[in-house]
Amino acid sequence: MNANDTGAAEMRGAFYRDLKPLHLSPLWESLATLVPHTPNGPCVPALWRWDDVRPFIERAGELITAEEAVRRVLILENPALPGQSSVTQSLYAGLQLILPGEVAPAHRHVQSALRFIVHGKGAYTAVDGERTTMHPGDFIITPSWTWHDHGNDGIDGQAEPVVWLDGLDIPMVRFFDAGFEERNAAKSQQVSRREGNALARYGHNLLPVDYRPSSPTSPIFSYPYERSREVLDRLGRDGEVDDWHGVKLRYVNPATGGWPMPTLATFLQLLPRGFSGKPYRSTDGAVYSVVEGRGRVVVDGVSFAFGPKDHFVVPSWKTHVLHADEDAVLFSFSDRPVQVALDILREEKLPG
Ligand code: GTQ
Repeated sequence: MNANDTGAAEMRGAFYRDLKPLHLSPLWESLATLVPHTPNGPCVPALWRWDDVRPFIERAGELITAEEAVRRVLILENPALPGQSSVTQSLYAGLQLILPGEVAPAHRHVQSALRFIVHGKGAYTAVDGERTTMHPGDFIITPSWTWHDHGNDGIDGQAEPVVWLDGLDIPMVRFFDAGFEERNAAKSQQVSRREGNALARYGHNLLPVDYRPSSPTSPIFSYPYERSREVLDRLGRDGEVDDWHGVKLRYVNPATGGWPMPTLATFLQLLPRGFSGKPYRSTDGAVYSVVEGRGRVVVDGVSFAFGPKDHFVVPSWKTHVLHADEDAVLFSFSDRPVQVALDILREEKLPG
């Protein structure tokens, strides 16, 4: 039978209509979309400039308290996914503001969260009874089902508004319909360990002698910028610069060598001044937070100029190159651990 045959086409059309009430659908009409030759997702690259976003974060601070909002966040939505609270199909990103004296009350949820401090210092996040004071560039984790609250008491007698990037696996958990949440009766959780305890125990190439990892999640929840930055500097000076990534390191669970959390990979990279990267693509789309320096990311030929505190997203399988006009430091996160676990991650370092 020939598909161009009008009679046949009409018969097929009638067949599809008859299928509808039975909730049946013909695969052959959608096979190419369902099983694409190469990734064909809807997401587009996008950049949020700090200068554009900052006034709106400030306005949010005037309109609602952290306590009323529970989490006062402006979500970074992929322009191709309006209303879906997603920056890629699998990732959520937002910018959270906490003003001096405020408390974002304690809760816990199945979703894993990361914080990357963008602006200001002296706020804290408390995870499972231990507080961590935030400084720009610090990377902090809130693993699945851990109690956490945020506050801003200031530091050295000074308090200022603090903004950080929230990265969560919200769309993944939604995909699995596996979300649970609980609010704590206490606004701020009881502090049971002194600040820095987890980092002392697990973050210095040593582990308590009887420690056995009981989960894939990192036992340290704060990765201070000062230490990570020093390493990038050192490796940059030693010339260990990859043609595609510059000096790019991944954050680890120091007890296993694995990812800090099972669903989110996090990276920090230095692009030395004048760096002009070769084209790269991978199936894990990534969200970037610019810490230092100015440069450009060119995604599928479209150029996005970035500077400090800007955020951008590079979706899955989009070929992109990175350029730096000054020494630039980029933080990024992706769903790589999940793709690795499923054995579906693909990446390609293309020739220049
Ligand atoms: O800080 O717990 O941006 O639960 C979204 C959901 C932050 C948080 C977000 C959350 C949080």
